[in-house]
Amino acid sequence: MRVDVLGRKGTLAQISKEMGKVAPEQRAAAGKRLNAVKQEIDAAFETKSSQFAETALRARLDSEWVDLTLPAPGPRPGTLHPVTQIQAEIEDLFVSMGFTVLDGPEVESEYYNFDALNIPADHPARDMQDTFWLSSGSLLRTHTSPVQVRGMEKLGPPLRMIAPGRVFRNESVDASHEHTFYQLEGMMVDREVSVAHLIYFMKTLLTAIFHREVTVRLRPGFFPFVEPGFELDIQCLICGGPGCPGCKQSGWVELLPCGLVHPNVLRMSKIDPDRWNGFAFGLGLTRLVMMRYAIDDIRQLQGGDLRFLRQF
Ligand code: 2NL
Repeated sequence: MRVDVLGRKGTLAQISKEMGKVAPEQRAAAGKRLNAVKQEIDAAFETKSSQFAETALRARLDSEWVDLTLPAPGPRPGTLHPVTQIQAEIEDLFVSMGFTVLDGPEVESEYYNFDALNIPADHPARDMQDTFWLSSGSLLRTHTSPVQVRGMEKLGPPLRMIAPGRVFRNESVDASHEHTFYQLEGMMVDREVSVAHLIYFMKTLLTAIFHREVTVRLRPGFFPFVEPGFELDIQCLICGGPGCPGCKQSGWVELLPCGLVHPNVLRMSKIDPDRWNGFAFGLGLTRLVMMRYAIDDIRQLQGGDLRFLRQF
């Protein structure tokens, strides 16, 4: 319409051309009139065009608004698995105390998993029932101790190291047994390391994990790779000692095995037990997570149910 009316060949241009035919005395008035009409039509076009623009904008604003308080669309961001979280916390603590974090293979040799740890050939752990053996004669590591044996060989004394990782046992799975779980072992080898050092490091570890002072006790415990060996218990965090269902009325909860590294183990890894000694401990990360969050079925941790995992 604009071109038809105001264009170079439009109606008004046509009329302009005919101005010559107007009598000279009327020409000025006619010209003025023509200009006025032109401006009026121009203004009308302008008004209409901004009305159209405004209607279009309003329609967009009505249809395209976003509620910023709604959750974002698409997949939700994930979180670290609770075992990964607790592992990272404990790694940070030990790194701050001068320990190296070591990693190693999950498929191991019989030597690193058993022989180098003073575990004799007739030990029940070596049975088919307890260990996943591969047809090659290798096995899935049953603990992270082989990582520490490799660590002793590689680092030499004095050393401080921890070995977190996934381990495997040939268990029939139920609410408290899994064939795959997570462990963190640690070791310090130096001059004249004593049980006092062991207790100091374990108490520091437990204070960091539970965010409070914990009371510990040591009971004798047998493990072929330590001498003496202990079971470290903590006073029940639920009842604080008198006894409750959580600690089976005993007031104590078994937490981790530990001890002074057996001289045979040091010797096999080329460390002279007359000059060096050390402590070592094993911590079940899976069990620790179950304690921390009161999880009553171990199968949830490897189950992959997102409704469970999103809680952490
Ligand atoms: C466990 C095991 C323990 C160790 C692990 C260890 C490793 C070497 C030498 C001496 Cl190379 N000891 N590790 C020591 C004491 C206990 O526990 O199955 N824990 C859940």
